[in-house]
Amino acid sequence: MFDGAPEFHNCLFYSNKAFDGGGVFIDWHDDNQINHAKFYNCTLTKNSAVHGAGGAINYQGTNATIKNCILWGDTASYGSVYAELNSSGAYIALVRYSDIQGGWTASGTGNINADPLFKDGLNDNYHVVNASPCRNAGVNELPQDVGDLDWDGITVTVGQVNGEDIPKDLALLARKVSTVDMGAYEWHVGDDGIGGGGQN
Ligand SMILES: [Ca+2]
Ligand SMILES: [Ca+2]
Repeated sequence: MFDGAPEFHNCLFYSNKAFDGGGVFIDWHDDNQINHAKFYNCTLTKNSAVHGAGGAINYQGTNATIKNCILWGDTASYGSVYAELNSSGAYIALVRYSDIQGGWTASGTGNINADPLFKDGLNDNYHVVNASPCRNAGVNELPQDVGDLDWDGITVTVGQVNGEDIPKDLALLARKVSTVDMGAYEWHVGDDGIGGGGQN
């Protein structure tokens, strides 16, 4: 994308290929860097930068905010250090409470570098299992669903029955089960096919 500041919520980017920025390539926005692309509870995996860097996300000429996301198993022709996030300029990825393969030490807190334990990644099922290190490892700071970001027709309205606090997950299930999970899907009892042991 060129010259924009989109917000992605509960999005799954997988098995995409591009020259640079296999999952998403972001190029330029405003010079003050205040408004920039934001990724909340997104999962990016198996994307490939086939002739460059940033297998998951490549951000050029702009900052990027990444919160409660999983960036795992992406590749770049420039090598593993460029496989997930890359920028060639003096731009910042503000990464918080996310699982980044290879680790992320440049900024932010709450980040991990651990196999997210997808339920069935080989068959593109990117729910996480009970034992996933991403479960309850996000942060419950998410925008209210004023704009119906999950497209279920329900928004947060004061006094509304069943009004939503925050958007549901990609499967249109409750997002905040205990602490918010990293990734596009919140873990729910029964997701592992074993009843989940009643934990949440
Ligand atoms: Ca949770
Ligand atoms: Ca909604």
